[in-house]
Amino acid sequence: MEPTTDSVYRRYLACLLKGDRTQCSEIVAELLEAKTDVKELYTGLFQRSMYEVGELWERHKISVAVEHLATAITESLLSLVYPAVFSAPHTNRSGVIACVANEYHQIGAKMVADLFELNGWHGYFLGANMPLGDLIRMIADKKPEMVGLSLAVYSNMPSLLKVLDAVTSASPEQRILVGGQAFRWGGSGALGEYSNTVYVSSLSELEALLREA
Ligand code: B12
Repeated sequence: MEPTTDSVYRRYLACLLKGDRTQCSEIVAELLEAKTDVKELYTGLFQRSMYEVGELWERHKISVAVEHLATAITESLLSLVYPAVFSAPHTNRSGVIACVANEYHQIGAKMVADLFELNGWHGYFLGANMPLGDLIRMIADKKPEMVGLSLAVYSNMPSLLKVLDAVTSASPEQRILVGGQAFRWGGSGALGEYSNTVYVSSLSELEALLREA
């Protein structure tokens, strides 16, 4: 069973908009049972439905409360996938993944951290609104091969550039991956002056990078 099948997706979305966590988790459990690829589940079901929730909210078709409930359900469902995520054999390679200061959209970054785990890396997920000083200390402590930074809101770009400056000056060779919806319609040009930084547009592209590294 593929989540991109329209009928599965529509059934899931209807349950999500009703706030029916039980039904949503049953659909996810069925998909996991059918050995659906985690990446496919993340993008074809969770991401697709949250983008649609965003559009409905933007067009005033649903309330902020419905959107918040859908977000909370989605976050809780990610943990259903954990047995699959953490069962991969691990090496000692790692990534530190965070949302920059004032960035509260954390679901995408959490998926990114899970993808590190699925590929046998340790994915240290620091969550939303990460203060710069603490992020720098965590990077110094974990010494990850890669740092992943997530940016959904374009006006948070100055926060991201501050992190890039600070990480790069502390450790010029540190590889940094940047992603998120702030770049959906362009904006990655601002990253051009950081030779250690690359914009990654999707989980598939990220997986290819992790496998190549
Ligand atoms: C839920 C939500 C919220 C929640 C977030 C809670 C949470 N726990 O995460 C809350 C209520 C906090 C929120 C607040 C706001 N939001 Co909001 N929100 C959303 C919504 C509906 C869903 C977000 C989501 O989870 N998407 C699903 C995830 C999986 O997708 P994703 O983030 O794109 O991640 C994928 C890729 O981008 C990529 N990726 C992401 N990060 C990274 C990092 C790396 C390294 C890599 C490799 C890849 C990668 O991988 C992921 C998997 O494929 C979106 C709608 C939408 N289109 O997404 C709006 C949306 C993101 N929000 C928006 C806005 C404007 C706001 C507010 C300013 C609203 C307001 N007026 O207050 C505030 C800003 C808060 C802040 N300072 O951050 C806009 C952003 C527009 C923009 N680009 O500038 C959107 C797009 C809605 C819209 N259409 O206008 N929001």
